[in-house]
Amino acid sequence: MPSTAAGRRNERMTLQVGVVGVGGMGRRHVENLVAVDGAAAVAIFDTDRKRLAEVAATYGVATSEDAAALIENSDVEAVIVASPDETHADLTLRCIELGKPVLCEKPLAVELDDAERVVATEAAGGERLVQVGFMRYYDPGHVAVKQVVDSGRIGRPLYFRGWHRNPPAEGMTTEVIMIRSAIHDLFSARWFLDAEISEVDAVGIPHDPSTADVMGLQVMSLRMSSGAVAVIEVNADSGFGYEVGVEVVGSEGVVTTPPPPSPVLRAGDSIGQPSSTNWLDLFEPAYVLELEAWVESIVADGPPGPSAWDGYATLAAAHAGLRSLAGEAQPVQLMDRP
Ligand code: ISE
Repeated sequence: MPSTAAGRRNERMTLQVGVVGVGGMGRRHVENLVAVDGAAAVAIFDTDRKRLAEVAATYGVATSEDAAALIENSDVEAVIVASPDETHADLTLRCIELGKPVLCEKPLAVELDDAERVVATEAAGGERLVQVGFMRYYDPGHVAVKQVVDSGRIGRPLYFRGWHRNPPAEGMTTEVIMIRSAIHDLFSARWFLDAEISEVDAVGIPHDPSTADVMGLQVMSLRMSSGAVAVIEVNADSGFGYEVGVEVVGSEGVVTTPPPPSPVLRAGDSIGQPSSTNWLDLFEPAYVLELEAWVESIVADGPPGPSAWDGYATLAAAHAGLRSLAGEAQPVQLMDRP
């Protein structure tokens, strides 16, 4: 089997993918790989042995002894990293060392210097190998808004507004909400405004006075390198379900994501549309399109998706947000782009 992207391109073979971490997100990737043409899950690993065995049996995939063995397995041509956030950077670095394309779930790293190492190591190797799982980039509703912005129809983009409301989840801390949830919205601000975040001013409020150190609702105002501004609202406990939206205000108009299609419900004393309860369902089409595009970028030189730089620069803004929550507005300092 040809081990290089060029070799695979010539022979149009099925890309053999290994998946590290098969909890909620990783399991969904394994499931989606069944539906994606030109790729198949060939090995999986998870530290939770019971979960590993169950996913392996359900999808008929071999298991690996540990994450390193999976990445080093010569049958594995490309890797999806969906393990706990703290493991992302090291596993991605190992993939780069072995020249294997990697789709790393967000965040690229938890600590900024780890993300910096990923950017620098990939750049030193001279080959683009890393894609970061900012799946909204593939969401049809988001893409429609981006196309309007890029068409010039609303003139010069001046202001981005993003909202991101979650059902309650276990283990949420101020840092986790910023680095695991708000990171999507920081990415969106960069993507829609086509600029880096240069300053973050964040405020937050706890939902529950008994856990006053958890800023469950975080609001950030951003200054962008283009001069545009943005406001992001991230709510870790919406009280109703899951919702994400974006709006871009331009010098000549405004464009907003459409509400997700859902039935009109009449029940009790209300008429309305049921809300989503989780991102795996709301963004289901986006996850499949993300995988298809990732496979296409490897086997057929298709356009690459969100890069290690996107992972790094977005994480830098998240860290500035955390510092700002603890103090005052923070400039975002980026490394020189390799
Ligand atoms: C989760 O990890 C995700 O990636 C979801 O897209 C996001 O909406 C949620 O807040 C995160 O916890």
